[in-house]
Amino acid sequence: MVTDDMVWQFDGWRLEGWIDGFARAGSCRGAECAFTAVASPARAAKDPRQGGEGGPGSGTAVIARPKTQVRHPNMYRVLLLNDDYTPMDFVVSVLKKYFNKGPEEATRIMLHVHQHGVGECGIYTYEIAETKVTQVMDHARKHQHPLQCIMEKK
Ligand code: TYC
Repeated sequence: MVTDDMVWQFDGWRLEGWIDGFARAGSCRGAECAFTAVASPARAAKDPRQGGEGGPGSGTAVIARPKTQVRHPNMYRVLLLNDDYTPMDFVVSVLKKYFNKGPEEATRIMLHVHQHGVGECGIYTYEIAETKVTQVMDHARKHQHPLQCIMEKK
């Protein structure tokens, strides 16, 4: 059992246990943290307040350090849709201009869309995907082509 006199704050850590015996990290300030506990022998004497082997007062010090949690952003596919009117070379130019494709890959993607109805231009984080969709749609509208560009969550 952890009582109030066993808990103290240290640089954002909540530490539980006797200062000369056993310390266990219970929380961390700020961003999400996980803990990696590293045990090392401290002193042999038993804490008179705890008694017994192991656990608080056993003479084992546990040093915990925060482990950074890797958080992956949601990713979005940007897709082109086929239609009967947008010229093939316009679609190829869109793939080169907005998706940094070379002439061969741009042609391959355009033909895939032409034959299958839909094709992937790239995978991006939300804001980049949204920007690409807006840029392509504005560009197509400006040139009076019905080309459709959409995004979908991966
Ligand atoms: N199907 C169009 C044509 O025959 C070409 C095209 C390809 C249009 C891909 C849109 O996303 C597209 N001219």
